Amino acid sequence: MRYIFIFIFFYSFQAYAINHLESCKLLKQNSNKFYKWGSKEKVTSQEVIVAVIDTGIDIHHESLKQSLWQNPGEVGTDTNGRDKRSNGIDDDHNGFIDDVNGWNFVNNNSQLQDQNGHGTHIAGIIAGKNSFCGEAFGVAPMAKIMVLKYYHPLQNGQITLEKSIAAMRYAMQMGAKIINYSGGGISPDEKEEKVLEQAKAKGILVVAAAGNEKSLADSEPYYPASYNLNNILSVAAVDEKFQLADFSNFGLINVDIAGPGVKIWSSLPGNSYGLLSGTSQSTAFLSGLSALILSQNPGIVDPQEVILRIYMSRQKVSSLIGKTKFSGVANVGRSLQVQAEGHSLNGGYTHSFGLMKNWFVPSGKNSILFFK
Ligand SMILES: [Ca+2]
Ligand SMILES: [Ca+2]
Repeated sequence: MRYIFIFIFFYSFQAYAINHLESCKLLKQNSNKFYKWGSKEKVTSQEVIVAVIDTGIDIHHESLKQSLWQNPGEVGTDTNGRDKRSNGIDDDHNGFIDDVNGWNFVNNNSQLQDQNGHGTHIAGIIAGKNSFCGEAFGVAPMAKIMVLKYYHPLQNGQITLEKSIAAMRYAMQMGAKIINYSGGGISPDEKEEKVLEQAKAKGILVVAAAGNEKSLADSEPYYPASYNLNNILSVAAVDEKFQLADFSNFGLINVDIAGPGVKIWSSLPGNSYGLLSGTSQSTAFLSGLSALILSQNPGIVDPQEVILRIYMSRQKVSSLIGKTKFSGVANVGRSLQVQAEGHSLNGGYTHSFGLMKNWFVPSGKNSILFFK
């Protein structure tokens, strides 16, 4: 029996009201935080589908509604002139009725609302745009988010695992190139390993949070982290000073790289925005970066090449030596410039994996920045 441990991490959120101008200033800071990792210019990206397997997403959020994946088989009108989105028919015969933007595996329907906030925050980091400030703040604003809701706090661990496996299958079936993945447990599961192998065979990159237990992931392995699959990128979190975040897991073998994960500003349900911290957040940065790499290099079919580019272009950081396999943080600008062709994936670069799923959920309204 596999147990899923869901870890909830509360950063020291402060409730405070801000006006629009202040919010835009924060948004800009967040962009700067991203660009500080190496990108000097705004990068536009072609459409790459990123499956966010999470708590759902506020699909009406001003920053996200233009960044949603649309199932082409569930839009338009059917032969009776009805809107395929809401005709109650599985128009594309994929086994899911009216799955326009994804699927809710918790309730087995097409309602994708995010009562938690986590998924909305993650989606914003990956592909958020903000209509009010007129500026995108997500890493890959042109990426398309496939919304796959699998987590509910009242659902037991085994069911959560089954839902996450079903969500991964959907992502594979419907063309996702990247899976942004959270959650995990301390024992392996055959079905989960198999579906991740299938994802690898289909060339899907799985970007996964390293976890928030401050623990050495090499001696305390987590699954699916420790499956030996080279299409998984596991991500630790650093603060603005490139120091490993005090909550972040680490491990020379089982944690690959770090990304920004402390006090990250992004979307929250109800057209709100707020700060959250965690390896979930840094993972979302890496998913966005991977989407940028894929969109600029549509010829890449092997997720290992994406990982290799991130590895080759990383910013080495002394405090991360011995803490992560790549001894550094992702560097966005260099990742987009590096030419990985001609480098053997087998020479000097081997990959073993570690990941753990974690959740950084807002503590109710305390984490939300209220607009005046
Ligand atoms: Ca369908
Ligand atoms: Ca339909």
